[in-house]
Amino acid sequence: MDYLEENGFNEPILVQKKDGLGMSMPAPTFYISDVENYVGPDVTVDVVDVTKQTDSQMKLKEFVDYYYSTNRKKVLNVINLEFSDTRMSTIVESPQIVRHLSWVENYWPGDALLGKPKVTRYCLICVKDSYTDFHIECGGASVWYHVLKGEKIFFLIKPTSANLSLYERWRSSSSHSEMFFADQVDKCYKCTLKQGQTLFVPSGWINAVLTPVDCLAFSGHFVHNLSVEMQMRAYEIEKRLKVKTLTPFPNFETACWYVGRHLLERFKEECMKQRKHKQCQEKAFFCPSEHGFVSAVQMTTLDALILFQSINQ
Ligand SMILES: O=C(O)CCC(=O)C(=O)O
Repeated sequence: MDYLEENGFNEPILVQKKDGLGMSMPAPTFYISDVENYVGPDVTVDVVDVTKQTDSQMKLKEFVDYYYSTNRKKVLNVINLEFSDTRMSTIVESPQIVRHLSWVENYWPGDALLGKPKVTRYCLICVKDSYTDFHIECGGASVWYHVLKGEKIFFLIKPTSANLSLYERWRSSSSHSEMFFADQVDKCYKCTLKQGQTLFVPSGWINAVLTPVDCLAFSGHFVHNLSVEMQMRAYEIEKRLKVKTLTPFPNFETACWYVGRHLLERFKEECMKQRKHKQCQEKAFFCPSEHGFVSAVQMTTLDALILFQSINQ
């Protein structure tokens, strides 16, 4: 956490070994039939037909039969099987830093009227040659990926202003699926994620994913204080593009309000404490960061949220 607060979380981070990440994963012997047992054969899953880039739904059992068939006729990809509410959540847990940062995990009230966004734990079952084209995660979420079996190749493009504009233009073109977006930017990084490795992709990074061999991976989306401005930018782009995605970030604006409310309450509490100790003048109430009890990150978060809420009213 100290490293991220000092350096920001602006570049992807590849972690070779999972030890020390505070993450729970099953043994690598765990495989697709086990996913079926833990999630349930009758659960409906979204399936992408990679060649046609179309979505459909089927029972998990049906997909698992396809997976194990010796003669697969299509390339089908499962990338949004969110399993928080299934038995699999007892054996797969996100990295500790993610749970520490995540707005949804920390600020979504237990008694909220709207349901807590289900974005924290996905199971990805991807057969050889699966491909997900360039996209930005919804709500500008950051993502973690862990490959339990197989391999994934990520193509990563930095969210500079120029690249975001190019992305928006490319994505809004009716022929975008015929153009490889990476050809339009000056740098695209290739990162191979091997079995046992974990990748953290920061907010806004434009990414595509190729699966060169059958692969079982876990991932999760998280929005947090270190990337508020990029999250807002990505959310605005997504709204302009009206992109329909398999992995939306439900109730994103509500999450922002909860974070804003939490921070304001914290500032008020801290001010009261300071006043009691006669260390705080009236000014501190309006400028709490000067007194050191509110971090710069929290101040930036609040500033960005106020701006965002005023735009979206
Ligand atoms: O593994 C894949 O094919 C795509 C994963 C991905 O980009 C996502 O879940 O957002």
